[in-house]
Amino acid sequence: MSPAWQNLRADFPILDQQVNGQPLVYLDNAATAQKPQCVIDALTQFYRRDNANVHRGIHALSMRATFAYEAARERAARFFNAAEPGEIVFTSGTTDSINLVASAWGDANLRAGDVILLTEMEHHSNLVPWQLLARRTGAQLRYLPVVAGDSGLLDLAQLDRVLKPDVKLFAFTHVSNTLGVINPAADLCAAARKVGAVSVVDAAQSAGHLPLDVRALGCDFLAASAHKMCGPTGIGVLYGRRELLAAMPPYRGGGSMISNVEYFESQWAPAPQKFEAGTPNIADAIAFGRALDYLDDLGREAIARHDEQLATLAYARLQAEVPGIRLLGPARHRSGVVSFDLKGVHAHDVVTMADQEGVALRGGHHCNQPLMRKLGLSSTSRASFYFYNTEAEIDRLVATLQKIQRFFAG
Ligand code: 7TS
Repeated sequence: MSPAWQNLRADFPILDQQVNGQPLVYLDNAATAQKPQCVIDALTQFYRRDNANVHRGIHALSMRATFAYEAARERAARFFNAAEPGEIVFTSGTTDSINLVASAWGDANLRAGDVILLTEMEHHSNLVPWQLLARRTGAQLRYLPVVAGDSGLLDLAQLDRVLKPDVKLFAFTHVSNTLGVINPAADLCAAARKVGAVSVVDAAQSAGHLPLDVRALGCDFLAASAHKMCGPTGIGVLYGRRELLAAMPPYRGGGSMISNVEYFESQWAPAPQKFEAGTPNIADAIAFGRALDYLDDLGREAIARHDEQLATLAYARLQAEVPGIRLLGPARHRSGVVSFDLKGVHAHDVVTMADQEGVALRGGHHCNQPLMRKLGLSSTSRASFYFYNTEAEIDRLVATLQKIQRFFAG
């Protein structure tokens, strides 16, 4: 790790602490990333100086808040390379964004006999909303398989078999939160377009980690969460192509999403306001904009390279130095997520004992129950890296897992 990356740790006050008497090693970034001081400052400054509701007041604070909130939307549009800010809807996160598409687009466009195509590696957030939609409309679910074994790759040889003209929507994750695999999102979106299906990219694990450009991807919708991108919890985005958002009915009703209201009927404001009923999450949206500045200052290519270097090194060292470990996902060309099964030790014991050493991992099914069953596992342990992690932290991870193994062997 170059000194420049090492210096970044000073931007994250939370990293500088002891947990159970040891310096914290935070390797749970796939669950949520830590926040740099500039994002924390953006939040406190808003509440100390600018707090007011948006899109309604004419007083100075309200205009300041409205300006900053809409500037955050413009910032997100630039970050994702949307054609215009109106293609960015603020939501509470990836889960909310996917539910928005399932309800507003899905209810209006799907009927019995239509097919929703998913992959076998989806997070519950990109599975259950489609199951609910299928139940409401009579549409059916179909799955693009993951190849047998532990590489975690999608079985692309099956794509033509499953992606037929009866598929009206294809939703898939860009990066798996369990396997660390990076899916060929642009190819999958192009394949969907060829059969006339709408594409939905779950970018929860990719948006803060890889260069991401919705126009280069060619996706129709894309969902992301700020909290996995150095931003606050409770805020995220749905990118939607302008024509699709314009044609969709609202998701929720309330203030701010209307142009005119009568006692018996109403007309909607244009997108994105149509999808933002009620007082939005103003402070978190503004701080999210600051997080996007921070990520772009680092450079997303550089972040991706750094994540991959750490994850590849961790994978190779765990394979070589922790006997009996079963590693999931590809050995290379991967994101920063490294999941594993330590033979004879339950993931919850791994995570509990790692915590005693100050190492924060996640153990469980990672909201991937069907994939776990397919892999013949009930849970895995997971180390997930971000740009502020170091090679020295991989030393701590390896030593900790060796210690856990010795404990359970002895
Ligand atoms: N999709 C993927 C691929 C995810 O990894 C997650 C969260 C979500 C959707 C949902 O995001 P949310 O912000 O709306 O909750 N994944 C994880 C995880 O792996 N550990 O904790 C949360």
